[in-house]
Amino acid sequence: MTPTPEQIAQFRRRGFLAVPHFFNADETAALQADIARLKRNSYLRNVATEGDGQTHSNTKQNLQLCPANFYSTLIRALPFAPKVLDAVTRLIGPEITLHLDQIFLKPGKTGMGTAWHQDNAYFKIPAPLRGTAMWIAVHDATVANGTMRVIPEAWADALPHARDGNSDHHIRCHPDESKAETIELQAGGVLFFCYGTPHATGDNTTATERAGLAFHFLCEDQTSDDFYTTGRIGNPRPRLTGPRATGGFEEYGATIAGTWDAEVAQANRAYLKPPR
Ligand SMILES: O=C(O)CCC(=O)C(=O)O
Repeated sequence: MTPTPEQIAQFRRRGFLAVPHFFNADETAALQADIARLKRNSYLRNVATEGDGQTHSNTKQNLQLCPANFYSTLIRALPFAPKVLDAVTRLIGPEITLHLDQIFLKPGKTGMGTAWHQDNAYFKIPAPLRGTAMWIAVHDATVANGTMRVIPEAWADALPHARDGNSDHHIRCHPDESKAETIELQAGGVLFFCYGTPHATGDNTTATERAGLAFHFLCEDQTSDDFYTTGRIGNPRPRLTGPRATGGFEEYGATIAGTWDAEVAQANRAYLKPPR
């Protein structure tokens, strides 16, 4: 799972890196089952609108939960997993903070894509290569179900963004799509892409749902003290590594570091292999 020097160089040049099979079968099954639970409980919200950015759609669905960590101890534990910290530190380190987590779920047939955008149009960090998304293919992500597309070597230019009429809060840009690369991943694979990389997902034309789980990480040198203390109700930003990291205790009041394997085992026991 550790990115090689060549992969790190690719991330810094092209602005993204796909890592198939980053999560194993048990980890992937746990995420699938837990996200199904969140959907079952109606925690996800349809952000799709009818072109005016306001009227919620009855025919298209772009289901989101942001942040999700309050509703799932599994999702809360994931960014503290050693292999996640190792990969993210090598890509953007040295001192890593979790910026955000969110679920994007596209139901079969009605699932709608997320329009082209650069995350830094929202986040506005000084060095867009020092923040990265880790987008997890929770289910197999294919062309037919609208997997992620990215524009290589485009991270350095901040594109103009305007409101996306097909979402109640998103903004969008219009990059040169002829340069886009489509990233297909089996469930459990991940795509890292830096905050400057233009990216988009497509509609889900298949009969089965597809979810992506995105974590955004940034290097502490891209933050100010305000970043940790202002308007953070509902969205803790734990320092994951570095001298001020507390394993989640400061942000959550409990030590989260080291709980990933137990969370995966618990989810597998609860959802997938219930005791007889
Ligand atoms: O999965 C999606 O539809 C979009 C994900 C995304 O835009 C992101 O993770 O920044």
